[in-house]
Amino acid sequence: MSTGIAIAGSGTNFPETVVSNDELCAAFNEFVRRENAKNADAIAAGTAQPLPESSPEFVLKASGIRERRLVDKTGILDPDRMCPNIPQRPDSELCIQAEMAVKAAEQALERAGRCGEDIDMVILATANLQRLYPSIGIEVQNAIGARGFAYDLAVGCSSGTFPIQIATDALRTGNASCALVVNPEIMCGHANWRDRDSHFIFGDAATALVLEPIERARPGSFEVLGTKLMSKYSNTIRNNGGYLNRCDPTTMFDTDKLFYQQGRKVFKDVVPLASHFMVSHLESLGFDPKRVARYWLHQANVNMNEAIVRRILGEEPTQERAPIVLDRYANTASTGSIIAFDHYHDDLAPGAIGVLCSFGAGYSIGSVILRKL
Ligand code: CO8
Repeated sequence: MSTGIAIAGSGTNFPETVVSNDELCAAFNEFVRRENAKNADAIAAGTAQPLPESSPEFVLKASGIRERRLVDKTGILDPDRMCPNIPQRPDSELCIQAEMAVKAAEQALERAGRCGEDIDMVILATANLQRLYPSIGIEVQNAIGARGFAYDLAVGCSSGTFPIQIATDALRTGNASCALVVNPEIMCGHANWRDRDSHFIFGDAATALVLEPIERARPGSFEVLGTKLMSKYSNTIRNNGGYLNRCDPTTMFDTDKLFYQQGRKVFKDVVPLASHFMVSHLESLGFDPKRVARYWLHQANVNMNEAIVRRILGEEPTQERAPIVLDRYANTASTGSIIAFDHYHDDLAPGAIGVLCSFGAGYSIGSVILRKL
């Protein structure tokens, strides 16, 4: 049982700017105080409710996040703005999303022992696309000097694993010979930094993977034993931002044009869905979930990941079995499971089995079962 395809190299790229929970909550609480002062009369008259403050203690306990990397913090920490400052670049320059993807790609190519010219398929997959055309994937293809073809794909946080199946299939059929999957996530642009329930959730990052047939892959690569995807419509995580927004001036700046969710409901839904999905995928390939050395899971919430691992293994999760990276990077959408893979795979012995699983809005889940070569 094998697809004959391997992940031959991985790479990451993070913005240099680190933002702690303390900094974030201080700015948020200053915004709250100013709003409440502005609305003091209505609050006193009982016609408006005061906004409640956020707290670093809540953020850590509810999510496991300690800090995040962000493309810009000046705008986010400015209580009058609460939105990142990301100046538009001229069309002649690489766009910021392509730039992050290229940096992660260069690292993945180097680790795979490949160069841009070896690549003949690029999939740029992300929860949020900076623009729709020209495709940002094609911009990356051009920047690294790749051949063949490129395109963009958007499946929320499952943009981490969906393109692995697509690339694997293309390599198996001979439609490509060496594929690059890149995931640039600039989550700060779609987060609502004025929303107490979600202002702490996201961080920015980019990841990249190089895939090719196992006979050409370096020792230490990870053979793709199987891939499995699913989707099931849900409105619990949503963002109505899009190109039609300006066509309705009465709603174009409403907060539904940014990320919003029913966090508790998502938590309850995802734990049984994701755990059952991975177990059934493993069993379909004849693997006992307890035999799996490592679970590289989507990084949204530490409590959610722990509950998923408990369900799968019937035991307490450990950093060795299911590494957590969201404490450092927060929820970086499609890149979370790939960052976990990137940071935590060197120590595995040849033959070790691992599961890479991303889950996200849609709902959508992708599972990739890997064996270290
Ligand atoms: N500071 C202080 N207190 C707060 C704050 C804050 N910032 N925010 C809320 N509170 C208070 C509330 O007012 C409430 O108070 P009370 O009990 O008095 O009413 C209390 O804290 C609890 O509030 P919540 O129930 O909203 O808080 P939770 O414990 O649920 O934590 C989370 C909120 C962390 C957002 C949590 O619900 C969560 O992580 N849910 C999972 C969803 C998720 O991870 N979303 C992230 C983006 S989507 C994504 O990455 C994909 C997820 C998986 C998709 C599924 C695919 C199958």
